[in-house]
Parts: sequence; C-alpha cells; structure tokens
Amino acid sequence: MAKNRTFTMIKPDAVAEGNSGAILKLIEEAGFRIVAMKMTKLTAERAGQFYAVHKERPFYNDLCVYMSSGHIIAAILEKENGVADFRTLIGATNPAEAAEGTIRNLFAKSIEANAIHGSDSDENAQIEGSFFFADTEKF
Ligand code: 3AN
Repeated sequence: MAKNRTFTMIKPDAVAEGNSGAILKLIEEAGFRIVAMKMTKLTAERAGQFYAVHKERPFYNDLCVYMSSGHIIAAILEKENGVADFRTLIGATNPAEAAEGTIRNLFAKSIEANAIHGSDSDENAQIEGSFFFADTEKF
C-alpha cells in the first residue's frame, strides 16, 4: 500500500493540559513519521476559515471560539494508508463513542474539545496541510 500524508492538530484542551507529549508518542508508536510540525495559535477568523465546511452547523461559532482559545500543535504525518489509519488511531468524534485506547478515548473531554483533529480524505489532508505549511512541497 502506498504511503500517504495526513494532517493533524492537537487541540487547545490537550495542549493546555500537557497531553501533547503523550499524544505525539502514541502517534509515533503507531508508525507515523512527523513530516512537519509547529505550535501556533489560531485567531477566531482563521479557525472559521479552517472549519468553513461546517459554517451552517449549529456548533460552528462555538467551535471557532474554542479552536482559537489556546495554542494548538499542527503537523503533517506520513504512513502507509495514513489518512484512514490516523482516523482509526484518534477514534470517533464523540469521545463517548471512541474505541478504547484511541486518542480521543484517552484524552478528549467532550465532542467539541476532542483533543485532536485528523483529515478525512487525501484531498482534505492536502488542503489542511497547506493551510498551516505553505511550503509543504519542500518536506
Ligand atoms: P472530525 O473532527 O471527527 O472529523 P467533524 O469534521 O464532523 O469531526 O467536526 C469537526 C469538529 O467540530 C470536531 N472535531 C468537533 O470539535 C466539532 N464538532 C463536531 N460535531 C460537533 C457537535 N455535534 N457538537 C459540538 N462540536 C462538534
């Protein structure tokens, strides 16, 4: 199977609680190579751009406020079957439904503050990676 890239953000709740190291360890132990990574903070406006596909959803405004409430860690990851395997590693959006041992099962507080993001397709991985790393082709 071909190697492919996915994009992740460790979200403000997980960074603030000091869970970044533990989460990155799980990611590396699962076989993902960290291709690019940075700690940064989104403005509410930039969070709104990132989540523009959810603009009509009732949780959109709260999500933008939450995602700009603290530092995040953005990263591009690479592994065979990377996009799908990473979704498995992080678990369901709602931590109450996330399988045991998944990152959201271990670290998420709620459906909104759910510790981590993972791209849902190759196409979105590319778009989302470029949102944070303008020079992805260099990596
Ligand atoms: P995922 O991150 O699992 O792909 P999406 O893309 O459906 O989930 O949702 C994006 C983000 O929006 C989620 N990570 C979560 O923070 C938030 N979110 C999704 N559904 C809800 C909801 N019903 N209530 C509050 N926040 C939500």
